[in-house]
Amino acid sequence: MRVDIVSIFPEYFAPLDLSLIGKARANGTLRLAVHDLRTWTHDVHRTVDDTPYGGGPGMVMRPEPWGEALDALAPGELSPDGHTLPRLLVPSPAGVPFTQALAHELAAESHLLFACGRYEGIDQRVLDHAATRMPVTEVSLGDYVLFGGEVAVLVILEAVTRLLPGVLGNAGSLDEESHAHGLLEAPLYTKPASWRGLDVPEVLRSGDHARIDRWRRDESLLRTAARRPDMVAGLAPEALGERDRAALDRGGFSSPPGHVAK
Ligand code: JAH
Repeated sequence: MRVDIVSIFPEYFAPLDLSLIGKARANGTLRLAVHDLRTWTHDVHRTVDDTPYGGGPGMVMRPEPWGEALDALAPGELSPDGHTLPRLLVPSPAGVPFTQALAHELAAESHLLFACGRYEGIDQRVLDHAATRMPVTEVSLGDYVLFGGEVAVLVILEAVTRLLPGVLGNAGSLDEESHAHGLLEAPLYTKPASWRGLDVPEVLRSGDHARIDRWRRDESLLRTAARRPDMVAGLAPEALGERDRAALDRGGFSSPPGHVAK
């Protein structure tokens, strides 16, 4: 996968040389380039921002440097140097929610182009113009405001990179993850069996795999109901069996409407 990032703070992306993302880059799975937006300014002050039309607080990123950056990184024609039409991603608190499903979708793309806004954001015409040439998605990581899109890009890239073929050595760790099944994961334990007076739940040491599976399922359900009632409400009615509903009931949670037992 090819990834280009445009930012006025390219130094933010130094951590991408490290760990598993660094490894994916070293072995060619991930071809990543970080670009300074000011490369595409022409005035002595290398200006990227200006005051908002219509008034209001803060500054807005001017369209010209962004237009030139996108022209350079997403040329309309297929060029011999392997340029492909990228999908443009713009982190913004006004974007669509970033989810594990979107991470899977992005992992299937051959070229991602991230535009990191700063200040109050980027002039809307940049996105409107780009959308005439390539798919554009504004993405939100959650309902809070950062100084800019850089940290959001680090998060998105990490979630996407670990889904690329060959990046996760342990194949088993992909399909049991939180959010792949619509429920949060059950708690995890390792040795020692007793630590500071706290014991690992007996069931996990029983060797009874049916009992362990049921216990984990119950813990997942109770955790999800307590922490993420929105996820429980969003489950398909057939996702919850009779034992699931009984576990929620014992925990004092009402289960969402489902098939009425006959
Ligand atoms: C803030 C440009 N949902 C996380 C998130 C993503 C991006 C931004 N804030 C929060 C942001 C200022 C300018 C992007």
